[in-house]
Amino acid sequence: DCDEILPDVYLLKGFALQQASQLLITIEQINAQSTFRKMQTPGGFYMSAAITNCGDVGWHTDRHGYRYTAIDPLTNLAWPEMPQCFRELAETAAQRCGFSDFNPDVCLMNQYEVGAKMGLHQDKDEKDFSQPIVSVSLGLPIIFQFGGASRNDPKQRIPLEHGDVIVWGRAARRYYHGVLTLKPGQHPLTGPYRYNLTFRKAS
Ligand code: MD3
Ligand code: FE
Repeated sequence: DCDEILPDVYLLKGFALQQASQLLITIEQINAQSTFRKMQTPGGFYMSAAITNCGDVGWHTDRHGYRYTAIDPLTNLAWPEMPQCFRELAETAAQRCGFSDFNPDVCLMNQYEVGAKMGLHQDKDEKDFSQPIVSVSLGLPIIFQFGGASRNDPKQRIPLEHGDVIVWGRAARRYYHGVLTLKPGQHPLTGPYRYNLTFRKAS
């Protein structure tokens, strides 16, 4: 079930389907502690996806730059703990794709509303690039776009649907990627939203 769609990029189609409703309940619990919020980039723009985190640290951006913090700047408390059902899903998915010792310390959570997108970027704020990243898509579908290690490399587009999991590591860890604009729709479990969970080893 681990389909290598490009070297070191694996798609586990529907891998999280069976746990999706439990994951969404858990997302709501995290949202109650550290809510989804639109963060400002160093350039002064607001990201169109709303973000929160759980785990030992959380990814954060404001006018001063991108970084991982142990404290949620909105609550001045630690980020919510990473739930066991999140950790198990990420570790199992990574294992299926040949990453046997993935040990994520953060889950970055994105909430997309209609019209939200994420421009082409690299994930490079983590210390250890030998660890993969695992991404879980929930709710409305979106078109995922990814290229290579340089911004101008040719891009592929693949639709990501509710329950899909992507694992990528090694060379692909540095690939540019993003998602196109979320189209209007209604999902039976998430209504007008798409959620994406990305599990990383940040520190
Ligand atoms: C391929 N999120 O949060 S996840 C992010 O759907 C992010 O919310 C997108 O990019 C989302 O940083 C895409 C899939 C993904 C994430 C990181 C990658 C694919 C990747 C890093 C390298 C190559
Ligand atoms: Fe990313």
